[in-house]
Amino acid sequence: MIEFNSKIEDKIMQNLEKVYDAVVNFAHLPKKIKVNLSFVDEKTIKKLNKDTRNIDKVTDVLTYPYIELKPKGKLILSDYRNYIDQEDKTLLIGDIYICTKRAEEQSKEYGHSLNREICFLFCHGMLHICGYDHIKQKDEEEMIKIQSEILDKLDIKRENFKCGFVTIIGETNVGKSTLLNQLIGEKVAIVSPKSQTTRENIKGIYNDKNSQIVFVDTPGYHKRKTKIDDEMNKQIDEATQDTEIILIMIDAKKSLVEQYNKIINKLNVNAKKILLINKIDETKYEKVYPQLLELSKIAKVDEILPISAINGTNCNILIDMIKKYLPKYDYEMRYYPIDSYTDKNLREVCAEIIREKALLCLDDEIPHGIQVVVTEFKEDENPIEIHADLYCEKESHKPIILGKNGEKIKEISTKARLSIEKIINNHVNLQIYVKVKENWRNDIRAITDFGLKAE
Ligand SMILES: Nc1nc2c(ncn2[C@@H]2O[C@H](COP(=O)(O)OP(=O)(O)OP(=O)(O)O)[C@@H](O)[C@H]2O)c(=O)[nH]1
Ligand SMILES: [Mg+2]
Repeated sequence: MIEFNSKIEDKIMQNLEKVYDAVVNFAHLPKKIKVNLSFVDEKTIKKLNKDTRNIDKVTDVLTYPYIELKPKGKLILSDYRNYIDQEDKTLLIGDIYICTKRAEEQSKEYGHSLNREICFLFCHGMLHICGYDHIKQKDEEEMIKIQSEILDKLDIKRENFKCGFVTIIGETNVGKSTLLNQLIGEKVAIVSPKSQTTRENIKGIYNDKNSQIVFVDTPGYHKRKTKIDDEMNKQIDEATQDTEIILIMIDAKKSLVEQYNKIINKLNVNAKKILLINKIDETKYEKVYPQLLELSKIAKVDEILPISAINGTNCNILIDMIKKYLPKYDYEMRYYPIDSYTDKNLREVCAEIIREKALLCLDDEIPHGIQVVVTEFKEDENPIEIHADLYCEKESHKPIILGKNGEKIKEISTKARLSIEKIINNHVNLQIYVKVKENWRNDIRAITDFGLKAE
């Protein structure tokens, strides 16, 4: 049984009794035992930590076992005859202290109820009394598994896990890929001042303790000139069909209403919509504010938020806003493993980085006809050996890409190598071969071979 030394809500008390019974059953403990449970403030738990563990810290839960139990060990009551309480005939096996304030904070941080957090901490303390610890990673994993199983079986679940898809759309060059990289904290999509940098949908996966947000960066809206433009526009349509939220991005330096109208007319979807006014770092508040007022009167969206994707201004607010609209799960719903941050593999990321550097180093006309394919990626070698074919669409472009005495391609290659080395944290030997695929942007077969055809 639990001896409650402090008052707590009835519902939580009942759930704690259930957790107690579940742990007693799990550890095959005899019935005639008890634990003391106290809810204390930060000052008290800090003092307990200081006095008993010489740690000057506020912690969430403290456990003091009275007998030495091993996981799966057996407790024989008669061995402790002299310690049995003569009044209720039970053996006190430990004290548990839970810091209410910490539990409240952690419940908010994890996005679940206080009830769930307190049950979790009590379960954790009970397992300590039963001899479990989490000093080694293996033991910690086992403890986490047992705790989750016990709480899930009792239906004391997380109620607030958020997960879903969020698609970023907008005209070319407004900063969609910059925002994706900023939100994920990694270089997932390439960025350049040239238009039509992004050619296909790229997923960036945001993970935290209580959510997974799958962001989809799309190619910018633009007029059709070649067959690849059809594919790029199809990619945008695809990404806006099956998504919970659409982030519509416009540029703060241009007319807001005009940009908004242009995009909203192309959208015919039910998803929630957040209108982002990007690049506010480059504009004056007085200039944007009147336009924002005007926009807020006409825009049929759920939220409007000015941001700077490059500086990260208001990006935390954006994440909270998104979470507000995402579906809620009572379990940890993740489409992708918690440690993955993109759906692209390393080869694809490297090919894109080479293309990014080509976009930066070459004058306007040529870059749009460039595609890069990584043909060799020898991870076991040191430096890592990477070979790539860089395709252009006209024979006459080749000497421009190579440059005088091969200087241009050398510049592209050095910039790409440095950037790749940062990502893979290793030295790289990068070889780029310039090839020609005549007019490939109008050749559906070549587009398919390059993996750029919309599904
Ligand atoms: N000053 C400023 N520049 C930005 C910001 N966000 C993006 N940029 C710049 O805008 C240019 C275009 O950025 P991208 O992220 O490639 O734009 P995009 O919308 O993905 O473009 P496409 O892929 O061509 O559709 C780059 O030069 C960025 O550095 C911002 O918040 N402030
Ligand atoms: Mg882009």
